[in-house]
Amino acid sequence: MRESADTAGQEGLRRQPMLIGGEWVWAASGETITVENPSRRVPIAEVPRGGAADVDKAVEAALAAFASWRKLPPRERGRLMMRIADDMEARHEELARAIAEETGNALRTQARPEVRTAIEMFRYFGGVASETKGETLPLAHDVLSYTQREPLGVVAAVIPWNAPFVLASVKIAPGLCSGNTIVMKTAEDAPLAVLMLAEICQAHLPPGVLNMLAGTGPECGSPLLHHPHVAKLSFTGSTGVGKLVMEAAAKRILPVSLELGGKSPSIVYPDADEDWVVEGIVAAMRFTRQSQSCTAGSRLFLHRSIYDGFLEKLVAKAAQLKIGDALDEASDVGAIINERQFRKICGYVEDGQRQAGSRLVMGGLPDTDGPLSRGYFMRPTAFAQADNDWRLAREEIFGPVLVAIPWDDEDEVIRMANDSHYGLAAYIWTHDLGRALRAARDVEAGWVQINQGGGQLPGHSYGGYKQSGLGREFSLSGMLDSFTQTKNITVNLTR
Ligand code: TXE
Repeated sequence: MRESADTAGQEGLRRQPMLIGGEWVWAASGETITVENPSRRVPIAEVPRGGAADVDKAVEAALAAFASWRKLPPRERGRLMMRIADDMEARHEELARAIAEETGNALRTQARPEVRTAIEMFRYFGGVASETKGETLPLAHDVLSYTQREPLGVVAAVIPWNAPFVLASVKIAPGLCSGNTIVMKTAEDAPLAVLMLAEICQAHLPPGVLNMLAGTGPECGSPLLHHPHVAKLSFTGSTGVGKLVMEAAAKRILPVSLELGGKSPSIVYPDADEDWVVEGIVAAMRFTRQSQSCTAGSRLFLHRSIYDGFLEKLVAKAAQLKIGDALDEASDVGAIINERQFRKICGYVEDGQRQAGSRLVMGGLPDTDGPLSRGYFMRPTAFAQADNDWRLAREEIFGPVLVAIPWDDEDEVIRMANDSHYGLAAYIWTHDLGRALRAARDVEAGWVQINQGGGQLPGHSYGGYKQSGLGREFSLSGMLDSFTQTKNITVNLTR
């Protein structure tokens, strides 16, 4: 990291401070967190272990900055987002390498596309900044009634490690464009690229408009969410922590946005027994992100008439994915984020192997020696003849473990797809337009893809049904709902 980091830190580790009120600082406690490269299981950097005292400073800085930031014309804020995007573009490769190194997400298939999407996010929101407008309400001839959109104040944002760069961007760009200031807490496993993003933003923003903290959830995230001067909570992460965020919001009746977990269905109809669908399923399962994605299509509902043949093709396709060091250009698939997640996923694989009637058709437990034992690497794994009631089909594994469930009847498959407390994404595969649109209508998910398995793009309305979340992101309407409040003003024109 340029000016802000000390590259000659202790034991050769990079030392990366955090951003509070325009200053690069260490935690008041002096404590640090060591960041690891999961592809090699080696420490790569130290960041501050921020706590309540640091949160106080950051929120106060954001509150002070809010007074003038909110007065800036929206198009001016939008212009700053465009400049930030240009600087991100100029440092594209450096950012992608930082993401790959700390997250274990492969440089070519994941990290570079993630930076591209984040750049597009800043441009998209920069372009729609002036759309934060209200409406006039035709109440009576002698009355003028209108609404205006106002910013909320200081946004407390907490993000996870699985796609940290894009998930930070999808809060920073719309949050700032609509006139709020932000205190964001990075994820302890992947703070580096997001701190670099903060450095890029800082070059264009007044001090305190964006503050970027590093620290753990309980020590830094929790005091941030409970701080009396924050006006909005915006969280992406696990459903468990999402419930804590909602409790914090309830205590002060704060608006809250939650992007949480998923257990998304991928439904294949008999007419879709084709190679491009196999490719689409592999993409939807996010195998090249080690399936550490809330939109992973991890419950594959295959029509019984095509079940065996389709699964064979899927296994052959997934076997072509090259697993290895995230920084290696040849790698399609990188490493699991940390040892805790790695062990958790192994536990699910063991559970699947013990499950009566289960059939492991690819992957399985990781290698204990050889090159793939040097990092937290796992092969794409799938269990056939699965049942929607299995633990593997009900819980979010957040790892490359797919369950393939046979189905016979359209009503039955929709019922199974909806039999989950999650409702984030759904993928539908068929040439039959009526069937596809019926399924899209009936499936309980906030984000439905027909005949494609790609990820979210700027402009999508993205968010969950049920316990997958509250609110929408990635779009103008999401920005208005999540980051503004509406005031209605009515004038009597006869006085
Ligand atoms: O997530 P956490 P973890 C799911 C996925 C994964 C599981 C665990 O199933 O296996 O969560 O991952 C901060 N107050 N997803 O433990 O704990 C934390 O520091 C305030 C789905 O990493 O939810 C981090 O910054 N903040 C998901 C962020 O919350 C707290 C992405 C996410 O961490 C906190 C990630 C607290 N008490 C995991 N505790 C998705 N939907 O994309 C933790 N945090």
